Amino acid sequence: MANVSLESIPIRDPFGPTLAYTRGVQLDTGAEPDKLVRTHCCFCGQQCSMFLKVKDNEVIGLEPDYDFPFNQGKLCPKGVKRYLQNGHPDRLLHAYERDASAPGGFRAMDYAQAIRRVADEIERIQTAYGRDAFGILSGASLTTEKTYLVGKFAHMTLRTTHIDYNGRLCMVSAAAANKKAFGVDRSANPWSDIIGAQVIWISGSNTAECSPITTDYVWQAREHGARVIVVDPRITPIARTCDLFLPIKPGRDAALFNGVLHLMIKNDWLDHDFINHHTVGFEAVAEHAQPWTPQRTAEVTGIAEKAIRQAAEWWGTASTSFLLHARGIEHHSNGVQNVLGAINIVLASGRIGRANCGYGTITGQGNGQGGREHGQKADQLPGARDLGNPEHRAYVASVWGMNPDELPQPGVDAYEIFRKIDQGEIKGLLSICFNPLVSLPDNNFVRAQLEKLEFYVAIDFFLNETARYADIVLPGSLHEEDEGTVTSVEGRVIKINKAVDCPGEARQDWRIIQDIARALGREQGMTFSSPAAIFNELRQASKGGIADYAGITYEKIEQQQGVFWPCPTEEHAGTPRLFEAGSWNPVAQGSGPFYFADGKARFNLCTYLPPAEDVDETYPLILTTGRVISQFLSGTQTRRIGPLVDQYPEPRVEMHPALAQKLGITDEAWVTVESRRGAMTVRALVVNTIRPDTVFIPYHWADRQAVNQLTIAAQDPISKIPAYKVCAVRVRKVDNIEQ
Ligand SMILES: Nc1nc2c(c(=O)[nH]1)N[C@H]1C(S)=C(S)[C@@H](COP(=O)(O)OP(=O)(O)OC[C@H]3O[C@@H](n4cnc5c(=O)[nH]c(N)nc54)[C@H](O)[C@@H]3O)O[C@H]1N2
Ligand SMILES: Nc1nc2c(c(=O)[nH]1)N[C@H]1C(S)=C(S)[C@@H](COP(=O)(O)OP(=O)(O)OC[C@H]3O[C@@H](n4cnc5c(=O)[nH]c(N)nc54)[C@H](O)[C@@H]3O)O[C@H]1N2
Ligand code: SF4
Ligand SMILES: [Mo]
Repeated sequence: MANVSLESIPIRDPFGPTLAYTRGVQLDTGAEPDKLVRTHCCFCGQQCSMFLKVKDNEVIGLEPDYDFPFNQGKLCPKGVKRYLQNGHPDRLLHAYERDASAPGGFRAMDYAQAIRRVADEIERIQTAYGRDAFGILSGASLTTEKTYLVGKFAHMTLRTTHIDYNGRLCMVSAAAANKKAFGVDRSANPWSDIIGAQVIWISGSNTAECSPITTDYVWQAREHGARVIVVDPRITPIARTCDLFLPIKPGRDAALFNGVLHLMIKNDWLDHDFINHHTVGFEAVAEHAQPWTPQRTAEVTGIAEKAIRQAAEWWGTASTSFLLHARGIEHHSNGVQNVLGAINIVLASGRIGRANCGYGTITGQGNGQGGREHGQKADQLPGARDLGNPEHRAYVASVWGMNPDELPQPGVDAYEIFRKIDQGEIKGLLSICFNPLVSLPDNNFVRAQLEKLEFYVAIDFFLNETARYADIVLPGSLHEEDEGTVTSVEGRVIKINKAVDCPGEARQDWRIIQDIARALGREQGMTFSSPAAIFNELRQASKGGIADYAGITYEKIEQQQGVFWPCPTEEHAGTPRLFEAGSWNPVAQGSGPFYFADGKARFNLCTYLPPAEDVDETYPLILTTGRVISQFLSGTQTRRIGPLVDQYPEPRVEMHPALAQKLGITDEAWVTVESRRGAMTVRALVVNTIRPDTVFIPYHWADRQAVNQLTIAAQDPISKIPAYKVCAVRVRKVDNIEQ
């Protein structure tokens, strides 16, 4: 049983002596490599292609890949430094067991014994408390093969209902809204369609820092004369080069989209032909937009009426356009409504499903797309099938060789899994590729639950902050130590290639999962000998589903530089652009381009609701959270790469000079930011690029530097995404800092 108090954890204390940042051991020395391995980046959903330089079974550097169509040689600072994880002194080389007397609280142990202990604990907990008492948390940085295997392990091997993944924190609002409107959850276009668009609308995306290569597409469009509209409470780097910036008050995007639709209707900037022939539900949405006059929209959003009118006119009168959004509109207690609002203005314009006319939600995690398709989501089976649907259950059970009645029913979201630990329903947990203690909101609650677990096993290549609470830690594989597929921001299925072997006792993640199944004596369906074998079964399991991979092979991926799903047969080339007139899809069967039986897209009401926690006299400021260019997610990887740490070594709170002056705060001064759930002390970053009623803190740090001590665990009722982008705080200057 884990029993760690916060005091016992070594932390980077802003008041105390700074711990040495662990630096990468090698630099690109210019040594002649033994081989170059073509692969993709281990970090974000852009999935840039690159060559890893390998010498003596170590990655010693990298070379750009100018031939891959998406990034054409371009990389961002994280991709360039990723190779410094290989051979890192913190790399887990053994299995570990909690031992309070050992230095660091863990003792290396024999891998086989560790697997035995994990299997015994799973067996014990499931026998004593029922199958659902053991839960699994997985991740979308894993290859699609691994996510498929983990889903199968939960649903078939453990037969537990409790599995969910870290994409629940990321893209589920977009996924839910896309399913409601289009019947399918994938960006609708290849990114090349951005270049020819006349107007580009970007809502809640810090494009230049978080999807850096997309910036290049937007800039190419600008060179062709495109107008760029950016909606964000901060003037982010992409906003500095846009034509119209709408400084929205966090949490108000549904209001803005309704206001824009109102003006489109009023001025008849509509594609009536498209609305009549290809959509359902316009009248109700039009009526709903009626009260959203420019004046009311301006009052709610904090954006000037003139700017709202200008944006609506540019969007309404464009002949080609592309709408992009990311977590800025999705991480909300009404995140699904915000995305539905965005889709409504796309559908009303009729500009989708043809060249240079598109829509996309920008994928976050490396395999954010593939990782949400094949069964590691609480309610899902492979091929984006539904765990609650009897036909879908029967099909997948037939591929797995099991009785469909034995498949569990849909489970709950990742945060709810922690609530169920609190309620005593879940007693044991396996996590792979997830660091919930840093990344979930109101993380003091998460910490308390980790302490309650009877047994917790974590699979990772570094000891992340959550894994410090584990009873057993199993050494998984780095990206470059395994092969498999991922699906990029465009919906392009691509191939990760293995460059080096796992060091020490570390194992490829899929082998570890299968080792546990074998030790449990439940190896049926868990005897794959390679990622290729897993992929071949996945093709079969996804066949006929919405995310149909049946016609994709590793060879075809190499030949075509990736294959866009759906791809139903080996003869089919894949589907780069969804919703083209006359295009095939597995649901409409030729009746129309959208993924419903009648082939039509759905307008959905986009209901504006204020954020779950709004400001008041006690907590008068809005806190919004997000990212910086050089750090990645919970930071377990990038906080270990020296050159990236140098770029942004610690969290700072961004605030406007007017606010800073009012509070007597100067740049770099230490300030305490406090919410109803917690407080943290960080240095101020006084910038005139943020709304004066809002402060921003990036979330890549742990313990007392974790902004998720402050955030609220409110969730969207449909998608269950946490509302990371709005909570209420107060800020004060710290006068006496004890050194
Ligand atoms: N450098 C870097 N790149 C990354 C990642 C990383 O950690 N670091 N993570 C990857 C992942 S998993 C993801 S999900 C993506 C995230 O990519 P983004 O969504 O682009 O990044 P965020 O910083 O979360 O938020 C985007 C913007 O939303 C704005 N915002 C806040 N509240 C609101 C609001 O109410 N409305 C609007 N319109 N905007 C708002 C913020 O000011 C911020 O500029 O990035 C991916 N790429
Ligand atoms: N306040 C606030 N919180 C947020 C957000 C925000 O904007 N604001 N954003 C949210 C979003 S969008 C996201 S995506 C989440 C991400 O949150 P997490 O998923 O918790 O963050 P990661 O850093 O990706 O943690 C993944 C862990 O997996 C490990 N890992 C990576 N690749 C592999 C692999 O191939 N195999 C194995 N075994 N392990 C691997 C890493 O070492 C790391 O320890 O955070 C969310 N949290
Ligand atoms: S982090 Fe994203 S943009 Fe940067 S190199 Fe990797 S895949 Fe490309
Ligand atoms: Mo994400």
